[in-house]
Amino acid sequence: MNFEEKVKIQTEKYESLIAMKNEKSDFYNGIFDRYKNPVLTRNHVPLFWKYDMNPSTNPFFMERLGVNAVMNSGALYIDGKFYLVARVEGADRKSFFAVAESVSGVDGFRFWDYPVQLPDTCSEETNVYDMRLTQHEDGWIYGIFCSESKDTKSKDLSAAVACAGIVRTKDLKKWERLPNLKTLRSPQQRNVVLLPEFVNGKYAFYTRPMDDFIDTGSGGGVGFGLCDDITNAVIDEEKISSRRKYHTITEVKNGAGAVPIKTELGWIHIAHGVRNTAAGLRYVLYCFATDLKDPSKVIAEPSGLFLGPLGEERVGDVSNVVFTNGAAVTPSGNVYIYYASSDTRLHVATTTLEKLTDYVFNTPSDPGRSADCVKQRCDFIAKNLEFINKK
Ligand code: M1P
Repeated sequence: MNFEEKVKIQTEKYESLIAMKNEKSDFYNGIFDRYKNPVLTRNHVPLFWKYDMNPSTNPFFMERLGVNAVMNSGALYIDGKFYLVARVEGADRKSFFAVAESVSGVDGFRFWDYPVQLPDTCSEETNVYDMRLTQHEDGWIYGIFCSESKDTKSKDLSAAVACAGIVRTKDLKKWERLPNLKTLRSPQQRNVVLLPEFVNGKYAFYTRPMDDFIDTGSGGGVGFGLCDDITNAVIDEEKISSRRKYHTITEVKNGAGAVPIKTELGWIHIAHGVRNTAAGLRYVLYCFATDLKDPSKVIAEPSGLFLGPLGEERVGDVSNVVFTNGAAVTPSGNVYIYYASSDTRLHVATTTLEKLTDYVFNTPSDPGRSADCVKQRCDFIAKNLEFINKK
């Protein structure tokens, strides 16, 4: 097969993947719908990001710069279009950001010609990932992401330091880099999210204090802190908002996920919880709500997981993981939750503000002990049977 034929076949495969219609799967829980196909995978990356398209320098039409995975994406809905700022992981293990857009939000996502080139203002930074996009009331779109550097104080070659990088843009094309967030009482940060509104005239962040790159250590869960100036963001005091709890889905780690969604009853958070198992860490999504007047205060928390890895989602580079850092809400109240599975590909689950609010505020919370959980379930069954038998 000659060079042109190879290019033609791969181009056709790529275009048919982008054109593929997505549909809801038969999964049902009444809370959200899952879709059959992922919305972004490494195969959605344009051929000209990976292959040298010139036959004289690439006679075998080989991948020269491979892409390993496309996952954790910030999300926005602007003027009739869905925009994702995806984490693209090169074959070299370094991640970068790239914008993909779609009209439907469930299929047809196509990457812009070039990935995002963040201003390179942080020479020690080795890796960047997991951007949360906040359309802030100050008029900017902020991207808060994990900025990772080598821990030069440690003898362990793999030791790293994570902190929150901050960029802002008006159009997702031109990005201004601001100094990284400083949290004076926490050595490391990942999963930092900026609230879209000021709180007492200040920028409000949900944080995830950690002692170490992997272990959250003494970090108690999702923190909350305020800062006066986003162009030199410093948080002095972090208050723990949603705590890690023993024998729950957040026992090992509890981190913010998508940017909180404002509803009449409170800010709805779709976060991630991590527990340990004999098969390794298991990441699931869960929800809670915080108070509109005091967004550090949790006012509702349905029991257990909201969305866990299912079927093929369970397997990938880091198996048994679902992770979200973006949800898009349309003016008519439809909610598109973009979640990655096993650090490999990106999916969408859809619901509405009405259903999400009902789920968060009317689902019972976790009583914390088997004896109380079985009582909770028996009371629930008894009410159901009484209702069914009356009919
Ligand atoms: O590998 C699972 C996830 O691990 C990290 O999340 P956390 O800080 O909560 O452990 C992140 O690196 C995330 O990107 C990744 O999906």
